[in-house]
Amino acid sequence: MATAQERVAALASLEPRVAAWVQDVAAHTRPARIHWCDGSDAEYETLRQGLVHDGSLLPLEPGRFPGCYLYRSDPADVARVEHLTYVCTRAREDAGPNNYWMEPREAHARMDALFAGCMRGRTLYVVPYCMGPIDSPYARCGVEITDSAYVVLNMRLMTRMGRDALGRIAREDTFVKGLHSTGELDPERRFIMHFPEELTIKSFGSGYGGNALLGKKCHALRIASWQARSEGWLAEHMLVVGIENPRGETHYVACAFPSACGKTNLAMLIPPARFAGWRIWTVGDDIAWLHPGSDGRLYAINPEAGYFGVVPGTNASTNRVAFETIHRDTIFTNVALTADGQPWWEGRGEGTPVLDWRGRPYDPANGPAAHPNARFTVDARRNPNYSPMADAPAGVPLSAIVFGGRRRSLAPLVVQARDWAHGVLLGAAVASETTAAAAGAVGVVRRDPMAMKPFAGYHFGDYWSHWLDVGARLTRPPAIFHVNWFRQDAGGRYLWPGFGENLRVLAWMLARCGGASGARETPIGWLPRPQDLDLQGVAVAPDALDELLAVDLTAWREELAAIESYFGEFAPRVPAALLAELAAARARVAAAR
Ligand code: OXD
Ligand code: MN
Repeated sequence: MATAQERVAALASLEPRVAAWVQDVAAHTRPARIHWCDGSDAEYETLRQGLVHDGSLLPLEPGRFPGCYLYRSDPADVARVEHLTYVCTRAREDAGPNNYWMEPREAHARMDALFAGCMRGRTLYVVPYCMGPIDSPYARCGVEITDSAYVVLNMRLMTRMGRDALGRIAREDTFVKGLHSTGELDPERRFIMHFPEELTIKSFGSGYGGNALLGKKCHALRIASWQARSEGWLAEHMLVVGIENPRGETHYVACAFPSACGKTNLAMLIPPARFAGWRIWTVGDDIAWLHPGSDGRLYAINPEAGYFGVVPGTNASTNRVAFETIHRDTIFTNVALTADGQPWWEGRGEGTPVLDWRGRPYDPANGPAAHPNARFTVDARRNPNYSPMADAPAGVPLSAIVFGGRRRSLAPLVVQARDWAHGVLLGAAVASETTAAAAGAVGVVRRDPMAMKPFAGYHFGDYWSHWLDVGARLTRPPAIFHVNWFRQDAGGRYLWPGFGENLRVLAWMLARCGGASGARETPIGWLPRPQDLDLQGVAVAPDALDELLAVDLTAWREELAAIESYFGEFAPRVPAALLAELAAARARVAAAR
């Protein structure tokens, strides 16, 4: 049997480029030891036990939550930090007004100063990972160096991590280099820097998911979107779901919604009773890489291998699949605890919290028991509805793309774009209320084009051009829709029940793709008439339905003017074709009475 040292040597010799970089980083950060991750169960178990031993992971009640643990993060490190997240391109304009920018040499100097000696006394973990099925031509690899064992455990659940990924890296020309340290978790000494031209990420001072699991937002969205642009594909903030009808046909749909707006719930939707015989297959719940296929269709892979989902609100009726999935082998971050050591969160539906997410005796005066952005991390293969196509190297062909936002008013329940270019306009104009997934005010409406505001690694004007270019290469493009599950009445009550009932809207979309359902043409696109939706068995009042499917022309006139001024922020890079789409929409609304 090989010793640990021999195993390390064997891994390091697989890829001398990685080994040389690890040596450079170690010389700078001065760790006490270096651990090359092989991705094995034994390694996962050892790291987990180590964290339990030092008190960072708390085993949860093993009868109801076998293999589950609680991790409490620093109270000042609970969400993504967009104001500390930078895209460092040589030319400032390439990062665009949608990103914070720093000149690359200055950014490296700042980060290198933070990293100097920061791993003293700590272990440096080398985490080779593959984003996407290990044998997919569309997958891309990276290596994260981190000093956090919690990050390693999460990367093991969220990516294809370890020996196989390193083997693939050894066969390829490039890999993404991600350097991470939790530092002192000081918000004043925290930065997440991206160098897309160098395929490099440097993240310091945070252990939170989106800031620290570098395969996720940093690699699979910001760096990948940059790569995708030069290589002719798209890296998107989208769930991908297979919807199987009672005839056994499965159609795939990709949906881009901002963070904490229900992507995981939709990806794991439970059909309502009326839809007996329908099945939902999860391909992915957060990120999709989209490639034009040789048949003129658009194909999607999920670069991730696990779910990092929002816990509060998850219960047997909102998301039974997630609820059951997270009852074993799950890492919970920042949930509350019951007296018998079960995890507790607002909306769990049973139990009583005794300790809040910070470990204090629960007192409602301190706010919610679980942090609103409390998360679960779990291997996707634990999901009973994990799609048999989720590991297909070529991905799944998309029938529809759906954009959406969380808006109390204006945006109807669903609208179908007239064509691809109009769909790009609908996507570019997405607006949504902010959520607890990012630090800052919650509930403020902001533009979030394609749900990529925090994640596009380059100028939005160039990004919209790229969307139009990709569409031009598709002879059988997916139909594009915009949805809003979050419309409210004057009293703040939701007009649409959401969750499983959203299948009624998805079924209408798929029937539209096959030319089998009706719609009315409006100046903002095609909307279902009430009779076009299967509403049997759903509790929606007729006047609520009228409101959900109404187009308020006066409000839309203002909205389109606001979109025009928003696009103005990206001049002169906004593609003429997108401005023409907007002008045409404004003309249609102006002409309508
Ligand atoms: C996420 C996010 O964690 O979007 O997926 O913030
Ligand atoms: Mn997300």
